[in-house]
Amino acid sequence: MSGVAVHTGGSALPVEVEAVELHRIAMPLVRAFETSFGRQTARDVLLVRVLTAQGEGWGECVAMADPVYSSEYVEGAAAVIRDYLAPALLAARTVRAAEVSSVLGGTIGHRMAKAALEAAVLDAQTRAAGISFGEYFGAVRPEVDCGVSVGIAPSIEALLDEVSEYVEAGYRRIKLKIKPGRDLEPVAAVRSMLGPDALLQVDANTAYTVADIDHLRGLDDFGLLLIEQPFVEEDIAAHVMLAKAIDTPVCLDESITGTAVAIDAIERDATSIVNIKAGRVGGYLEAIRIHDACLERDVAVWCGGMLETGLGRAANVALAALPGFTLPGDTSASDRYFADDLTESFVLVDGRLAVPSGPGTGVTVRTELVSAWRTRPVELLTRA
Ligand code: SMG
Ligand code: MG
Repeated sequence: MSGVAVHTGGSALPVEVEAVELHRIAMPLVRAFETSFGRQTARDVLLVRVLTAQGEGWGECVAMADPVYSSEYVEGAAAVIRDYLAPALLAARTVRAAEVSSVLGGTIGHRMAKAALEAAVLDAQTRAAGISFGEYFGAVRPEVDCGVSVGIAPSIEALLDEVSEYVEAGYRRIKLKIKPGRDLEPVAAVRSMLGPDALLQVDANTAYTVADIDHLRGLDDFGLLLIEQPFVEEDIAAHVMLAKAIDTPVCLDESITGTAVAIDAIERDATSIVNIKAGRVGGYLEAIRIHDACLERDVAVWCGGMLETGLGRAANVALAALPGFTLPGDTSASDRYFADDLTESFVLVDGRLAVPSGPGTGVTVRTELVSAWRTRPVELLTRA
């Protein structure tokens, strides 16, 4: 049974949405993050605040500044919320988080934008009910195992230095970003530094094609936990071919946009492990449905990351506490990303982060920082 279905009663009382605010802030990253699709030096974040008769709620939109990870991007997410999603939510007036996806269903796609609104409503609703995201989701552990995602480095030496720092900090799993020309050699160097038992995986963010299958087979020498999303998101068949050709488990990220796609990819043997990101699939409640579908099929899942602030991280850590999340997630500590976080800092203790236990997300958005880091005027959206 799904974690969502279990939690009814007081926690499912609706909220009456009076207004939606959009906040845009920029936060410098402590170190540049390079992937196969580009190099990030700052996080351009869209935050959604819902004002309800029962209190406020905050949600973070995970869209990147540019449409390079997926088709969504911050400016587009703000526009679709302003023009379509917030008006639909405001028109519904009284809503439960579990109803938000159908209230917003008249708009196709834009899952990251929808997820931010759903998270804000869920925050308001669970705060009003006095329960935490972890309780609402059905968390089964008070803390979660954490991994870290390491960007493509300028040299092997720089990469080894960075990985050593994270190992020292206690991370339980290392993920290396790879791309053509920056794959076997860095992976070999990191594996030989870490030794055979360390949990190591790679993420290509769609940088390869089926012509690279022979080359990717070379990764089998390094005892990797998985290879994440080597091919373009729509091409499930290419991942099926790769999964047949290599021993390293294939794990989809970008391709998994919802439960039906996840089940299809699993049944076709395109993915034997699933990366779950709430923003990518339209919200935490859909993320839980994917978790449930994977758990039923004995497919391990782990929680992905989108360089979230403490706000999104709080929700991710609660999600990662569900029973099927048996592999360490990209749920790293605040200091891996930011000198100062938007909420209370998430601190790694023995390679784990604690699941917040207070009502709602369990963290408090530091509104003075929202003001200090603001890059656009606040937009206040009210009922027409
Ligand atoms: O939040 O630690 C994090 C980043 C994890 O590698 C990460 N995310 O494809 O999984 C992924 C990427 C997407 C964002 S890259 C800017
Ligand atoms: Mg990925």
